[in-house]
Amino acid sequence: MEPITAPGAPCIQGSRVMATKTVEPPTTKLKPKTTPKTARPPLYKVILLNDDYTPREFVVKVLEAVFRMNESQAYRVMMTAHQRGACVIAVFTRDVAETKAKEATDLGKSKGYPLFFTTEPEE
Ligand code: TYC
Repeated sequence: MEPITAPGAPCIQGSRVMATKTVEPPTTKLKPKTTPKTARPPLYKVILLNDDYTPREFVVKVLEAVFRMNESQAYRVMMTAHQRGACVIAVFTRDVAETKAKEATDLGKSKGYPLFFTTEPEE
């Protein structure tokens, strides 16, 4: 036999005092699947291509000026492109990647060098 208690009063069973259980309505609602508002924009790589004519020191200077690298970072990137043919410099949004690639390529062009930076979407 269940003991009869007033609503909200503790339920006494033998020597134990137990809290009365209140059944709450569920508080979670099913949400429809939506695209998060904060979806990140697609990213683009800027790639430095090797050539046989641009002086190494000039490539380093361009990397420092346009991509804000320090001298040792710029030297390593330049040497990677020199030895392997190309080197990924960094990733940016499409606009920034294209602007920086053009700015850096134009610096070479202004000195008559074939220095070339290109962009491609990141997988
Ligand atoms: N290969 C060039 C030279 O020997 C230097 C160089 C390095 C040019 C990297 C472009 O992306 C480059 N003078």
